[in-house]
Amino acid sequence: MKSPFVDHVVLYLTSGKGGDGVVSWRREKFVDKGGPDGGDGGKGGSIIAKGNAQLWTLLDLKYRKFIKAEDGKNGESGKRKGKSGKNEILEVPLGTVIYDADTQETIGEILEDQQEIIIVEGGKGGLGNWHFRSSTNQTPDFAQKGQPAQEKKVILELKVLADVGLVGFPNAGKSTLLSVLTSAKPEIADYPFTTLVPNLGIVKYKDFQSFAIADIPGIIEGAHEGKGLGFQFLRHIERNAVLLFLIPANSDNPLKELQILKNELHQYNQALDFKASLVAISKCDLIGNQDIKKLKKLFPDAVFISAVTQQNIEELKDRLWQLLN
Ligand SMILES: Nc1nc2c(ncn2[C@@H]2O[C@H](COP(=O)(O)OP(=O)(O)OP(=O)(O)O)[C@@H](O)[C@H]2O)c(=O)[nH]1
Ligand SMILES: [Mg+2]
Repeated sequence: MKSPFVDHVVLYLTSGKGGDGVVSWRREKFVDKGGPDGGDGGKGGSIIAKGNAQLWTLLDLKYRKFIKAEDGKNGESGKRKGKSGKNEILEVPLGTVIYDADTQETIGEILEDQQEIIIVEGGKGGLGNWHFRSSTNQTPDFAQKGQPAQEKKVILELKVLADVGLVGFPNAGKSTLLSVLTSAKPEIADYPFTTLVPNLGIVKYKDFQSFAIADIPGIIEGAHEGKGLGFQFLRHIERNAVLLFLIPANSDNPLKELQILKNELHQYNQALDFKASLVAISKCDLIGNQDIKKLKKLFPDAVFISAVTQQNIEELKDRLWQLLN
């Protein structure tokens, strides 16, 4: 199945060229050549990224590989300015980072609704000949050309913005936990890779506080090399302030499971080792008290939860809140 989630696009952008200024003369009776009245060229269109909180993927841009903004029109006689070229607005989800594909430099990052970043600026229009009139030259017969268009190859990359990122094997109960902590309604099922696209939810905490939590597709051994749904989703984790590792209580080898998860993150980006994190043992309703005791020895700092019975869900919120603040 092909996921509709697109979090990486390469675009070839061309701004509009500036319109040329023109050489023209005022028409007057009995005068062969009136004063200069050539207008300025219009500005070329720019290509601008704009934040849209309603969008969750870069899908719309995937099919627009080559984007060109309109050129500015040339100036006209009577000092009339040429029309500016229309800007091209690329609507992107919050958390979109824009890179120059050739230099790898970051051009900017869209973090707010309606925020705008000019990616390629349209060329300035040239000045018409009337600008060049002076005491020594009353009849300048030259005008300025508009600035040329600019081309840029850019990469747009989406990183989910969430305070807490849920990290776990497929089927660990990540989506179920999200549905218990927030009003999000992700798909939940008893098979791996139910979640194909990240889900975001807001956890209400105490009276008026809240934090965002992201449920991403399950991670398996080899994810950093592209196994499973691949490392495209590890990227999202980079933007989470706190990582919540979810290990099911009925796992065959819970310690190994945590170690594999941590290793995948480490292989992907070693900086992730230093991120604040918490371990939650999920599905605790599936095992008896004896087994819980054993697990507590293995994971002394973990929170033992069950999304089904809601056991320790409040404690989990408290612990996450402490880590976030
Ligand atoms: N008994 C019990 N079952 C649970 C609990 N949490 C989740 N499950 C079950 O575990 C299965 C997987 O749950 P999901 O929430 O879809 O797991 P996931 O981690 O989101 O899985 P992927 O999206 O495939 O990565 C479902 O059948 C859930 O009903 C729990 O606390 N107790
Ligand atoms: Mg899921």
